[in-house]
Amino acid sequence: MAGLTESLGRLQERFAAAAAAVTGERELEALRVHYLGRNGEVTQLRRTIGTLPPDERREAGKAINDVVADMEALLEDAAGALRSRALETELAQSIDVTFPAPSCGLGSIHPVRRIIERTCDYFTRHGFAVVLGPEAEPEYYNFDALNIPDDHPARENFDSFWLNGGIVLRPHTSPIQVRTMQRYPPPVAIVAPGKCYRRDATDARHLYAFHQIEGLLVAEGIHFGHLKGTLEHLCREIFGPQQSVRFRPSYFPFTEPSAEVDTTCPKCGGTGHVAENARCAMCGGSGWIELGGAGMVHPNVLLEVKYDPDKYSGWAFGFGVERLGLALYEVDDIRRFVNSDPDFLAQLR
Ligand code: FA5
Repeated sequence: MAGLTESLGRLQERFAAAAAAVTGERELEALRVHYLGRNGEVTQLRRTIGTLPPDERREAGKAINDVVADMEALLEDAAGALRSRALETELAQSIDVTFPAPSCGLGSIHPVRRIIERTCDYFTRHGFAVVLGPEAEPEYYNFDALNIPDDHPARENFDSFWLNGGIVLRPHTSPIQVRTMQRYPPPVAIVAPGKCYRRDATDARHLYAFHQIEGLLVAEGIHFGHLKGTLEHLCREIFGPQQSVRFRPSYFPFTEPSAEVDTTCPKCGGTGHVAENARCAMCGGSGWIELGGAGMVHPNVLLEVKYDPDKYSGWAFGFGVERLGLALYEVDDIRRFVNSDPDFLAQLR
């Protein structure tokens, strides 16, 4: 028994020194297996109990069990110390304020918003007010007050989203003309940007939700020359000094005369060709890009808002903002403006 007690004492000392020097979990596990495993040193000592005189065996068993309990407690302490050391290392790293932060990437103003801002800026510098209107409008403002009665075929040009009770998601920003003139006596000079909705199939030139920017000037003595001059200067401001504007006869029930407004294709400079014999894909070889509709406000619209058409006259226009964007940024597909692709938007910053 004295020999066993001595062996146990030496074993316990070696174990304590080894446990204190452990630096990792694997090492700790190896230590446990070496001493307390199935073939470990303690197990081998336990096997010697059978060689002792019977009256000493009980005491020897208890002595070994006590040593095992101490060893297990030491193993538990060492594991706890390892865990706290790992946590401390982790915490020290996570509060390293000198560690370079990941870049979060700066956003930018969306190109559609930028075109609206530039256009509004041009008009406010010339004394126009910026006006907004509702996106869901009664039929009256969308059509009737704009000289498009119920049975008029022009309603078909505005393939619309109908809500309950004769309310329409506005297919154009022209209702804002009527609301403004009903609210303010002449003269009025406004520019009105906003979202529009049409039941158009989406393709490279069409969206079902897009933006228009409307302009309206009504005063005494306003004529078509004012409209041409204003839109020509607007295009030069947006696209550059080389730009010209073309008016093609057209038809809108709320303007007379009416025109489609085109501007020089910025890609080919109006030649229709990008290289010898290579047709410009942007304008289809015509040298012009369509921006929208315009014309002189129809006398019926002036009468509807109680303006005297014999005294007052005015012009109006409505341009597609994304279509302006196609030409301005030389983009091939209008859907790029709504896909939220950060790479595309970063290019237009
Ligand atoms: C109108 O909407 C008239 N209200 C414009 C107007 C205002 C004429 C004032 C006279 C006086 P139009 O349907 O042609 O006209 O549309 C005008 C422009 O909106 C188009 O030239 C195009 O640039 C843009 N647009 C129309 N539909 C879409 C669509 N589905 N997706 C993208 N842009 C569109």
